[in-house]
Amino acid sequence: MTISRRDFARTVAGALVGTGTVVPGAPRQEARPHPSPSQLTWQEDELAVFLHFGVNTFTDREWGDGREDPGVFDPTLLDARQWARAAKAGGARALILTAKHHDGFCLWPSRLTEHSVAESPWRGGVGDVVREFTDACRSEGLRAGLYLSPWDRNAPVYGDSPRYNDFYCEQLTELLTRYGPISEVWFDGANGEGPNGRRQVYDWPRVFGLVRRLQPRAVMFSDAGPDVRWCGNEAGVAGDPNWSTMDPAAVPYPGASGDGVIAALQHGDPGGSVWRPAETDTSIRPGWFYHPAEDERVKPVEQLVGIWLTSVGRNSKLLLNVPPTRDGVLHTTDVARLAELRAHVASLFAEDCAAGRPVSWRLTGGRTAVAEVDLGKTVTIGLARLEEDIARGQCVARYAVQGRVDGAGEWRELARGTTVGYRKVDRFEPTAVRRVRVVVEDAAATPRPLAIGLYRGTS
Ligand code: FUL
Repeated sequence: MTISRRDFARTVAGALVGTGTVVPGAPRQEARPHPSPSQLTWQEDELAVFLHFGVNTFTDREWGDGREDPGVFDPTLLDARQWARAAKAGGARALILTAKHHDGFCLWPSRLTEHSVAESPWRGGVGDVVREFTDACRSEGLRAGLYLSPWDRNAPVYGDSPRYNDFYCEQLTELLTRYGPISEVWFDGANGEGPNGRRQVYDWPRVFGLVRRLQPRAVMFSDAGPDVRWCGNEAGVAGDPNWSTMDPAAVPYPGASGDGVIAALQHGDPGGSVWRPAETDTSIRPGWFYHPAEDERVKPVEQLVGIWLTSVGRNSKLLLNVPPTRDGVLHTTDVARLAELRAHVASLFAEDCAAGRPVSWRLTGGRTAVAEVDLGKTVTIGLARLEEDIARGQCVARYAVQGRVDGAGEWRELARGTTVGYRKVDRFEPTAVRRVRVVVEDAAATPRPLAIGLYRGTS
């Protein structure tokens, strides 16, 4: 769910009426890497719903081997509008569907293979899940993204590298030219053998170039970007620190392994030359695909709120997988859980004690600053929300949140953290305070004013 961004203009104005001074001789603000309009929109969506659906849904597997009979695919009650409505009710602004998983079965009638819905009994073999999905997203005002697994365990040409690269690019072309605007293209890093036992060498520059040409506003996700990087795990936990900048050489291609790759994905790099924010993908259930045996194992809302805090609350975007059932709808338990997640997060941020209070902002050195808020009365707070204006890049590397009961006395540390970026949320022991300050102890460049929200922290 998105919770409205703070008004940076108000914060900056607060700085002007406050004690704002610029340290003489402080370095000029250098240009930092910053998001493209599409990357910014992607991040502002905050939550997207992932839909793993295909032959595995019917065979009860997580990875199909490509030898499935397309006849097993028959989601008789398929209702893509229900997926989109449930995602929207959960606060998501985008959805991503597995148009093809590793088994190679296509949810659209691809003219490049017979391993698709066209060979299934569903809708008499004339159905197209990708069409119904993209139409439903549009009807609900949500962005539509597609996952096209590079690894294909069915395609006979897989591993015959130039031929499979042609095959893959033609499948991508079908997906990116038939269904209107696609907001995100998801390239999975899993990369095993094909049906012929051979491994594929992908032509990533060609693939990325094709997407740019056909859907210039789409962001591309993979371990190696180019627009959005994987957060490095599937547990719902973004790195700490989590820089949205990185060194592109640290993860040179999707599926790259080796020393430092996971650390680079988790943390990014304050000195990185490109803007490549981290996406946190995890599932509401133990598996990515629907399994009836997991109906009692849908994550409780407290766990989902925790995941939200370690992803959206840690400068990442959350891509939460909610898999359709064999009927072709989202399970009622999952639908209810999505709505609960939204309600819990909304209640955490319902009342901002700092709203309307002036914030003073003072640079205390080239890479340090202090922001201070007078709450006007003593209030109990247990949650702080900090935000940088990432349209201009990300700066803060280390900070402390401190509180003081009255105008006098010692400042007491409430929380401390590393990066802020789009949003950082800290929970701490509820404490009665009248004044709060955020001390920026280190930054990658001259820090700019932060937006600050302060809350009770109980839902
Ligand atoms: C992994 C895949 O192997 C899983 O099946 C799933 O699609 C997950 C999102 O990515 O690499």
